Amino acid sequence: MTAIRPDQPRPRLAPLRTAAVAGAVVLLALAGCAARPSAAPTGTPGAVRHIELTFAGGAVRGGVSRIPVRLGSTVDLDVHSDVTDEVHLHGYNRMSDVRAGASTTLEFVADTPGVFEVELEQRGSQLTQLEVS
Ligand SMILES: [Cu+2]
Repeated sequence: MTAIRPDQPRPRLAPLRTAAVAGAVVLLALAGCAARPSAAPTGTPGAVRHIELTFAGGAVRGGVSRIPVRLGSTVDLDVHSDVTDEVHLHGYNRMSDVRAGASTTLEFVADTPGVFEVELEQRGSQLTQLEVS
């Protein structure tokens, strides 16, 4: 920007430029208001998906299934086991020890889409698959 000396007349374009800037500000303000109600989240913020699995007698109760999980949700995966092992969530690479006759919980935000295996790591037994989408 060039400095304007006080003895010089105002440049003729200045009022037009000011009007254009004001117009742009109004448009931005309107766009901001209009966008607010239609902004759809990719997950329900604060929503927790609770999943419970039980491993007993060498197998997961109910059989291995694929559980759909909404992308962006918080997952609370609770695994009860009659053997001591580690619960491993592939892809997210989360692990948690579980003692025989006890439970362990893996809590994570499902922020990566895909199908991910959950297994008892030492035994190599698949517990479930989480389908995040
Ligand atoms: Cu594993």
